[in-house]
Amino acid sequence: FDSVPVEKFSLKEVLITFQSCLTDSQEIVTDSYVNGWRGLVRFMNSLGSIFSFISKDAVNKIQIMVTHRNGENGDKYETLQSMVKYELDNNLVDLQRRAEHPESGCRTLLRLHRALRWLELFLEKLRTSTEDSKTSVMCTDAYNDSLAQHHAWIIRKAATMAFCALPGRAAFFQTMNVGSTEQVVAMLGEAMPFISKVYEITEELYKQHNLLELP
Ligand code: 1PW
Repeated sequence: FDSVPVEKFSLKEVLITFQSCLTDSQEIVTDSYVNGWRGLVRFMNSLGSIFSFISKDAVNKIQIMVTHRNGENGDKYETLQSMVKYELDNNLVDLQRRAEHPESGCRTLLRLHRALRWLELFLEKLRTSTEDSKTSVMCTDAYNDSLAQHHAWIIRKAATMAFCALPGRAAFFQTMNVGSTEQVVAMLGEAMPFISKVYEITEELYKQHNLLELP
């Protein structure tokens, strides 16, 4: 019986989750990464139902990663580094076309990784924006500079349409639940380096193993 009060949602807590992704040896903890994404999905859902088609795919990807973690070989998925090693060593990744392993951890996480770049670009634009900047334009520009190149035309069309429905800058900052505009800007300044670091390390890992174009 659930009588826990609904906690006020704050984007700060979500962004800080990405801080806890990194181990001392610069590995990325899968569970923390997935939890960060859970928070991002909650945030996207709070932006309105038009974003639900976008968050649905992220939810789907999160679930695939959770299933890997809960599986027989879940311990092999403890960090992204151990996942890559395990799946490659055991031929569990489709390298040319989707075939026996359409839901490998490597290809699934790559989709979240690419989306994280979009988020990074978008948040950086928000952080440095001015009062008259348009969230829909910033979001679309960030998308076109990152994720769009990996999406089919129909998805690009639908995504770009959804962005037009984004609340304006002031309302958007309120949805973040962090406080005044100054506080939002300060929070982003603090949190962005962690997201960037997690993105960079993942990118390097995938590059090293030639996994950046997984089908
Ligand atoms: C306002 C905050 C926004 C940051 C979150 C970004 C979420 C990105 C989700 C985009 C999903 C668009 C629709 C789904 C497309 C899929 O085809 C695509 N998935 C992703 C995450 O890009 C590719 O996955 P697939 O089809 O190769 O399994």
